[in-house]
Amino acid sequence: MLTRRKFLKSAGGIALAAPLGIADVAAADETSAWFRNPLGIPALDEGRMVGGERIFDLALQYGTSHFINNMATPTVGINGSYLGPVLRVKRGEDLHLKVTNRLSEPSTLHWHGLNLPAVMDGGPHQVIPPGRTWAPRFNIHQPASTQWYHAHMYHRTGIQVYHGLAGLLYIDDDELRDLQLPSEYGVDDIPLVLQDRAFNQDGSLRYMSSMHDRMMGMMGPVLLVNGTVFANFKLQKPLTRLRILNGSNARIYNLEFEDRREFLQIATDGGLLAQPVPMRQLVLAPGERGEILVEFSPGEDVMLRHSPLPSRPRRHGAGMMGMMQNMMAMNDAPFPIMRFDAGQAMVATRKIPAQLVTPRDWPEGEAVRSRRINLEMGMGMGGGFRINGKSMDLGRIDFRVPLGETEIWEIDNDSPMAHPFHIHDTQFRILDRDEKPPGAGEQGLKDTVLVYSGEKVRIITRFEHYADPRAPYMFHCHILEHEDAGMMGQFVVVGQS
Ligand SMILES: [Cu+2]
Repeated sequence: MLTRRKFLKSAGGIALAAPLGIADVAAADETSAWFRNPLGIPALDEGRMVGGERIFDLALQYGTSHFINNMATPTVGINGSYLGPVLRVKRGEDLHLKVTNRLSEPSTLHWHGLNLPAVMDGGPHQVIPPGRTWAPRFNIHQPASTQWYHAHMYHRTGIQVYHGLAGLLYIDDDELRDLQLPSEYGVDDIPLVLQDRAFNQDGSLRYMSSMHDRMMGMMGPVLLVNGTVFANFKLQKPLTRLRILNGSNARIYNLEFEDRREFLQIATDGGLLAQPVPMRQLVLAPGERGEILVEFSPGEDVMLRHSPLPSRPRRHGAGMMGMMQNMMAMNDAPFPIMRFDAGQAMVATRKIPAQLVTPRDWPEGEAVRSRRINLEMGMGMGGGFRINGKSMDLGRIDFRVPLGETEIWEIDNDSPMAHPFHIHDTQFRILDRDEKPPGAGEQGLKDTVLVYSGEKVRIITRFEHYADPRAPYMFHCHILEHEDAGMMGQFVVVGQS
């Protein structure tokens, strides 16, 4: 009951005292010097096969976490006290997920990135009341990829995910296996769930205590990687694959190694790229995933860090808009994320294939219509977070999308900050950003795309498996506080007559 009370307290948005700063956290963490905490690796859950279905038993539950030494933090998790297991499934399989809500408030579990019937999606219409079990079943027919799941409760997504309701879901397939990429879980195939958090002096998570938190979304000074502060991973193989999820509520990362070494991006949200893309920096917005291969030599000790985002030309320069942009730029300081420690005894590197897969694509000429999505942030009275002038309404359907027709969605960000735009049920390709082709690392399947302030991004996709005129899918900003405040809309996929 204590746990429940604390969860509510932080939900109230009452700022009691100054938050814990990063130096306070380091001081409290005296038994482990900075970046000496072994990286937590989530449990791997392969479910159980019954009658041809792969069954998972998942429980949303309260717990207590010890992120910072000698401090108990009330959290929520899935089959644990914070975050959930990595669910591992194979393309072609039928899944049956039994999700029990052991919390004292309603929640949902959304399968982010998956192509599935709308009633199985786990969005705000599939509410699981306290004490009840929700058991969606669907087939996995998309390629190998790193997907994830998280709470998607109307107006409560931000606070529920912030306290721990999220986890990864891996899809395997034969094509991936044949490429022989590093794939030993926790050994050379490592999940990294990046989340920033703010803490109160009593160790509880601090949520939404300022106007800044409401406008920019919830950010914090303390970086958790798989729930570990000051994380350190001891490398066991010279070539390591990192599956990185930006699981933060609002923070955008521009990831680089402190020695600015080159690494290879091999996958986007929806799966493998056509070929590995060499790079030194990888931008991941909330909701996005990126898989990279990185090589280390024996004895190396390298920090992964955030580097300020490359500056971009801005449409709005003056007044309130300009002030907000300057505030954001000032907030974007570099900071360390986690350390990689290469032992002396690493053996034999493996060959990296020059070609990976052929990601699904749709020729622009196939598109039968174009839809406009305008992302808007009003200032002051009468303002708010909207799409096409409207705030989210569970009773309103914004688009009716015909099954099997190729569509272009044109996303226009007419606000002073960047927003990661996410569409449920589908993977898409980015056609262009301000009429220029996307970078090589974005030329693969995506379900979330960062749209910078003043930018116009066009994406192309086709909804081709499930029609249901009554059950909507969501599209929204993946800054969870923006989504909760109304920057979300709904569409249904309808059968062709
Ligand atoms: Cu947003």
